[in-house]
Amino acid sequence: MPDLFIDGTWCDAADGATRDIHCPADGRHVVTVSEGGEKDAVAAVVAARSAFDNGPWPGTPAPERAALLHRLADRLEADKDEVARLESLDTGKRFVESQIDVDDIVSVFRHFAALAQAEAGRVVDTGMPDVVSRVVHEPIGVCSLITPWNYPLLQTSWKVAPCLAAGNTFVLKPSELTPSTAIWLVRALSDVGLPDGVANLVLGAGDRVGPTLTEAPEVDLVSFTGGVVTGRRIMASAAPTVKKVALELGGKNPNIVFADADLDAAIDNALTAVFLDSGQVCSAGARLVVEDTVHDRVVDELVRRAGRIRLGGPFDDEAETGPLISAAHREKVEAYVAAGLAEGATLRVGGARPEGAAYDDGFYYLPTILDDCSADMSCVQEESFGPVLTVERFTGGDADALEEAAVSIANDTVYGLAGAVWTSDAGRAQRVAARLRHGTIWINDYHPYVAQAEWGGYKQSGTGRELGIAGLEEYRETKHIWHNTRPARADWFSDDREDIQA
Ligand code: TXE
Repeated sequence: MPDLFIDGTWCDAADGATRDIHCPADGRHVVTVSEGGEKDAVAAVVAARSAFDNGPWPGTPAPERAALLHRLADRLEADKDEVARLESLDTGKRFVESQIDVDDIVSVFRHFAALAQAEAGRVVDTGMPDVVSRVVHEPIGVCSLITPWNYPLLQTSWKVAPCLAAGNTFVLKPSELTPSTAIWLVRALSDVGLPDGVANLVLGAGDRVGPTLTEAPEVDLVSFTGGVVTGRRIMASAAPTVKKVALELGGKNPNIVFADADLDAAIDNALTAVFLDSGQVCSAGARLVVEDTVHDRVVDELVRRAGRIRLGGPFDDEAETGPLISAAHREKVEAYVAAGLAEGATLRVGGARPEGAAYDDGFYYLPTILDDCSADMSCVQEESFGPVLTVERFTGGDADALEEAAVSIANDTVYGLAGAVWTSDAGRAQRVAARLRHGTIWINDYHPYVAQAEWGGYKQSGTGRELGIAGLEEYRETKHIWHNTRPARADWFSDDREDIQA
């Protein structure tokens, strides 16, 4: 079945290439899809450019754009289990988690549908009665949307929904590992009435499809979610044509636990913070920063509970978390743990593949806790993107010194996506939250987010914001229109100076 969607037509890759997708939980063959390349990317960019320059979508009134996004959300609700099944087969994640993802995706489309109509610019008071000065928003143009494999459709929705709400056209390139829900989405968008050429889909490897999407002069914006190494490459390749670039590059997120916290809740949430989806979450709380006086109590209990987490495939009702995405990714996590141990970390639990025939055909890795870590270790500084928690302690003489110690450890990272603080002292919570250099801070909680609030990183976690209001602004240009309703001479330059000869 042709799986590339270019200018309103489903087609095979120009060179006929295909790729087999296998479920990372058990190796079963899921689907064979078209594997696009440079030629397909060029065709998709040309189609998106033409649809933007000549097609109806950028000029479609906001209420109509919003109505289309709502129809898409309706379709998602109707097909929820089918979409969740596709997502789970590609990623290996639990079916119930994929169902939750679909609920979140619905709210993302509805949020941007509402926001698209919320305001139509503003009038500026110039103090001049004959002048009408308006600031308006316009779509930015052609957008390249490049997404990863951990939350394939969710991360795609964070880009596609505001992109369309603002009136843009796009080329979507999902991760080559998890194409199925992107195919579903583009088909659904077409079904609910999106004009041809507005949504284009090119599947394929990043190094074959990516350069065209990030370099082509016809592209105005690149929005990317993925690893920091690829993010740097994309920023560089977009630079010669000065494209707008939005990057979400993951993090190394501190989860700070003060001794005065509700420790039962803190411990329970610390498990979810790091082991949800086997740690393949950009905001994973992979760095536990715990007050020295409660270290043993907290870490002993985490070790006990981490050792009991049940691994399994998407449709195993007993499973609490699933496999890693690929053999290569599991090897990366293994190397990361080995480096941590070589640097002096203490392995408290995990640190190996699970044993048993049930795990033989999947890329499983046991929930792992590395204790006695410090900020100079690579396992503390680098993102493992796996089920690995590093533990650091902090201590301090008085209350101020204690907070200072926690904050300075938590900010000692090149990343800045998210972090949490656990304490029963509301003043302390606010003081620490204010000083953390991360884009999302949870107080006495971990992981929840809503489509209405911005998401994105400080420092090398990225540029720009998704969701919230800023998530729409990324996809808009701002124009100032000055209208003098009573034209008059400016008389800046004289036209009758007698001292100058013509
Ligand atoms: O990501 P890549 P990978 C982190 C995590 C992980 C690491 C590497 O630490 O271990 O990144 O993962 C496309 N031009 N995150 O290698 O390569 C690629 O095809 C254009 C954090 O899987 O960044 C895919 O669609 N595109 C993260 C997308 O980039 C290119 C989620 C992401 O892949 C490209 C995933 C190129 N030159 C990994 N090269 C998060 N922030 O949530 C690749 N791609």
